[in-house]
Amino acid sequence: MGLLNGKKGIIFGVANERSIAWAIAEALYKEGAELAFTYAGEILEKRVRPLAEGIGSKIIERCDVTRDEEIETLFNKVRDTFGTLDVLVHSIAFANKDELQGEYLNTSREGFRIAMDISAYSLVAVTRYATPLMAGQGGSIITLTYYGAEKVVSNYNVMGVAKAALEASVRYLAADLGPKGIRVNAISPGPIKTLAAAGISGFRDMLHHAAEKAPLKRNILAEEVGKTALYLCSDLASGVTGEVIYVDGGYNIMGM
Ligand code: NAD
Ligand code: 0WE
Repeated sequence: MGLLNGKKGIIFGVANERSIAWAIAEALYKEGAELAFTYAGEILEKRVRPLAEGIGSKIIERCDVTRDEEIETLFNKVRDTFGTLDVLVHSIAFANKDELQGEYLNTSREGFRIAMDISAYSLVAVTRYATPLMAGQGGSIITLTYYGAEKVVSNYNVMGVAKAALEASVRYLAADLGPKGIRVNAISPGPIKTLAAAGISGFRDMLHHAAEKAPLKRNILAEEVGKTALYLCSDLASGVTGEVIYVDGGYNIMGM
């Protein structure tokens, strides 16, 4: 008996097999969930389609979250194919590369808008479309955040501010949707070498620093984020909403 037998979910944010979203998808699929996938554009479709087809996905759709019409088309397809929805995983973040270096002070108006739109507002947008499909039976919505939302992490800059908005959104959405039996939570992983991390100079040093400071004395694996996502999606977390759950080997608890 899988923990998610008969449950239907949608996964936003698979770019390749190293994506945190893919590790989450594998964990949910293993426990019986049927999953839909979205990709941001044509270049990523080549990566995402074979992965999704490999686990029997019937819905593999383009969805650039900056486009309301693509979100609407996607959820019409989900409604027509699945009927209802139990799980939504939001694993999307983006800021222009030049905003992730130097001083936060120099963040441009357009750079701020883009980071906020893609990394924070998109959760509100997709949640609004998912809600009618979850309202009958309840559901679980998960997003991915990072420690840079609450403490200054050099160069994370506007992404930290966008993640702070994302975490606050989790609490406001949890309050709105709790009466409908829909839970909204965030997972805050330690650094993991993914495509989004590959573009960051000095990421190797960050991995070493995180492993040294963390009580578990190692970096975490994407599969460990997958297991926490499985818990949050399942009935095991039926009383948990509005939370940020750290999967960082304990890094965030440490002072000096
Ligand atoms: P990733 O590059 O595999 O995933 C990021 C995804 O965002 C990609 O699939 C990309 O296509 C998608 N995306 C960007 N712009 C989009 C748009 N306009 N429309 C739709 N999708 C768009 O990297 P990842 O590390 O798996 O990142 C997933 C999430 O995990 C992000 O929210 C990230 O902030 C968070 N996170 C990552 C780490 C880490 O160290 N890798 C740590 C903590 C949190
Ligand atoms: O959330 C992230 C990364 C998000 C991200 C990454 C990129 C790289 C390529 C958003 N936008 C872009 N834009 C690009 O053009 N992480 C938690 C990983 C990460 O990124 C950092 C980190 C860590 C950790 C950036 C600076 C400092 C630390």
